[in-house]
Amino acid sequence: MSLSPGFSGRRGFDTSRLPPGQYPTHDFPVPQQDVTTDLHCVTRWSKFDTRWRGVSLDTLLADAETAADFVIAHCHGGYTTNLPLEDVLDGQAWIVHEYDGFPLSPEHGGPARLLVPHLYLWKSAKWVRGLTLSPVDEPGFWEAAGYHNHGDPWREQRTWQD
Ligand SMILES: Nc1nc2c(c(=O)[nH]1)N[C@H]1C(S)=C(S)[C@@H](COP(=O)(O)O)O[C@H]1N2
Ligand SMILES: [Mo]
Repeated sequence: MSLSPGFSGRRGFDTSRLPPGQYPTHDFPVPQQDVTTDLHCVTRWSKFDTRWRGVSLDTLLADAETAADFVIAHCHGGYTTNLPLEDVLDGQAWIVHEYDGFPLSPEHGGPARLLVPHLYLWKSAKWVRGLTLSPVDEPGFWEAAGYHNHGDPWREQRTWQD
């Protein structure tokens, strides 16, 4: 049997393949999460137990140092929506890319959409291409058109009059 010089039986891999400061992994280390949640649309339907897979905004923003209090989601096609930062942290929001075990279809926002299930579904921006952290709140597409700035379905925050 011939082994390459760096082979380590104990560590189970060829150490000569590893650049300095690296460690080998079998998983992709970005922690994906499976989320099962209810959705509430302002047009009055609710859908229970929807299943998604993605990365939480806690993870995505973990290394962001910011004094900003607001997040603006920007989408392909120009759609935007605004959220307080406190509504997207602590396990409340994800960038998801799978629905019901399959890659998210374009119709429902694929390749990736924001999922913020505790707010009305217009906040769950489809075809998301970026998140901006902002010190000032900026109403997004529907918010500027008269929908409620926050959109909590449990407080029935449908329009700016609510
Ligand atoms: N980019 C983008 N995201 C969007 C919208 C949109 O028009 N464009 N509509 C919102 C609204 S009003 C709703 S109700 C949901 C619909 O999501 P669905 O098509 O997966 O049911 O997406 C939200 N996200
Ligand atoms: Mo909607």
